[in-house]
Amino acid sequence: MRFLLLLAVLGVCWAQYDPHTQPGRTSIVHLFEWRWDDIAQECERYLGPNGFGGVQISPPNENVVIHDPSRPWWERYQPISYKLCTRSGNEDEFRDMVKRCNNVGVHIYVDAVVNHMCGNGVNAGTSSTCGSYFNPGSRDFPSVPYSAWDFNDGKCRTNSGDVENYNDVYQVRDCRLVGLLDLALEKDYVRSKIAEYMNHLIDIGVAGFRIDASKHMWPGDMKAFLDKLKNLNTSWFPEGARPFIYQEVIDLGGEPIKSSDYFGNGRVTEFKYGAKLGTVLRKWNGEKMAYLKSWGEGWAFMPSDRALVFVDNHDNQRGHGAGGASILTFWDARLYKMGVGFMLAHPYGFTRVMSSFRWPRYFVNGKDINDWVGPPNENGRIKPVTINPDTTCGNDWVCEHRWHQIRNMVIFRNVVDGQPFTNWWDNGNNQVAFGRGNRGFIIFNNDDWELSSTLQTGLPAGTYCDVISGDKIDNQCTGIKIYVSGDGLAHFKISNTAEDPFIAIHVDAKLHTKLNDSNFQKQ
Ligand code: AAO
Repeated sequence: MRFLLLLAVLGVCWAQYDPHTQPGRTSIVHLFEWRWDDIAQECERYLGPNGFGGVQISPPNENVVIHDPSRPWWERYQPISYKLCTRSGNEDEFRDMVKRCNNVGVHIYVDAVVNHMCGNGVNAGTSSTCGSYFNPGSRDFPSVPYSAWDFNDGKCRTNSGDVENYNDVYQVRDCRLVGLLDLALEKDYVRSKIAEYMNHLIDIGVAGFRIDASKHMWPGDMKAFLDKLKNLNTSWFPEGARPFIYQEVIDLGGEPIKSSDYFGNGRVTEFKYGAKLGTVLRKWNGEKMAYLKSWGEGWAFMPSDRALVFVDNHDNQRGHGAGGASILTFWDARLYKMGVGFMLAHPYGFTRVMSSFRWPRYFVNGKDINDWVGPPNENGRIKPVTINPDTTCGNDWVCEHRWHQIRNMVIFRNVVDGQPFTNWWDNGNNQVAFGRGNRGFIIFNNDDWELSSTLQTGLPAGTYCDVISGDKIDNQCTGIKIYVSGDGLAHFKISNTAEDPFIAIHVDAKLHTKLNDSNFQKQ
């Protein structure tokens, strides 16, 4: 009986919904297009020490090399084989990264592109990142190998062979997404090849997978290959741990395919999250921050324990995918920091932080004509991520995860982990605040006038450092100080013109007792 109970508890904890981040680590960061060697160094020098739980990496398998336009970022979403061989590095470098990151408590999550191979219109040849031969016309990918039998051409019922109408479930799943050759996942052979690829990565030590274009696969077909996956590598994970699965399904409502169709397989990306948060912070459509009181399921989002959330992703930060103009990105830095701050303070969902590269954004008739531009490179080789003396990144890597406001909110989320959503306050407009039990408190001013209020924080008495305007260093605050009295109240003042119009405090940023602190004398 006791044994069965134990199994049940383990089942809940270790299933595919659990990211397996180390205790006290609650977020991952997408290091979009980074080289494996740079990720290994970043794990050791920054992510490990600052409490990040993991890294979502760009697809590690061989992809097509596109020259027109020149090496777009999206060539990595056109697989040629499952060899670990891309612009980010080879298999040795990949293994080294996984080992070094795991050894400092930071896990690796692979972007798995398994719905399709390269585009239908690509020329046959060896223009691929490892030089493997392929022929899209004859559906020949000898390095896997896949042949014409392994694609859905016979099953798709549209004239073009592509997905033409997202309201037709069969098209979406049996036809080609933007011309990408659609694998026949009903075949056990195809499922086995995909599982073999993913198991290779599991053996190396990855913790889980983002599954690209999940909307374009039948949930049952996905379950069939996911069931073939091994447990995680016991060098770093507990015995019996299942790979973490999060499926990319864009469900903003209005289409027949729903996120919930995929809950049986793992978590699902909640695209409503970033689209709505952007709308609220931009104050579009009459939205205001006061309405965020019921953020989460109250906004018709999926259940929190099924959601993978983010403010922006590599698609919608440049107009691909879905979400449109409301999406906040590093280009709107002030609002972006507030958005990411809100996400990391709020208990809903498992959080992913975006880390981008800068590109020459150029709008023509409302569309960015440079939305294809790939990572910083020299003659096609990805440039290393250099670190400036002030800890920001060089070579056009934006490194949002190193912005101190975002880094400190990643830490905030770790500090308040497991605490309830408490002490909500709003002014009926765009000044809001909330706490996380007796561990942390955050307050925003997105109105066009000053905020000045005394609020219940739920925190123990003391002097706290605001982790947005500064840090706690050597038991001193480098930014704003907040004084919480014995009854948990504190006064906050935030100018609407402040560089960052929000304040966040938590118990790890509280100054140690000093004799001249009256609040402590009272205790
Ligand atoms: C490239 C070229 C293409 C060429 C193709 C093949 O750009 O011109 O035909 O190669 O040669 C990325 C790029 C693509 C690129 C591809 C392959 O974004 O431009 O194509 O690599 O190199 C759909 C999918 C979703 C997908 C998203 C981009 O459902 O899975 O499109 N995201 C992933 C990756 C992405 C990658 C791929 C998949 C492919 O994250 O980086 O593509 O591996 C509706 C649907 C969504 C649909 C969008 C976009 O969204 O609901 O499911 O996403 O349309 O077509 C409102 C609606 C919202 C709607 C949206 C846009 O917001 O509420 O539902 O409008 O209409």
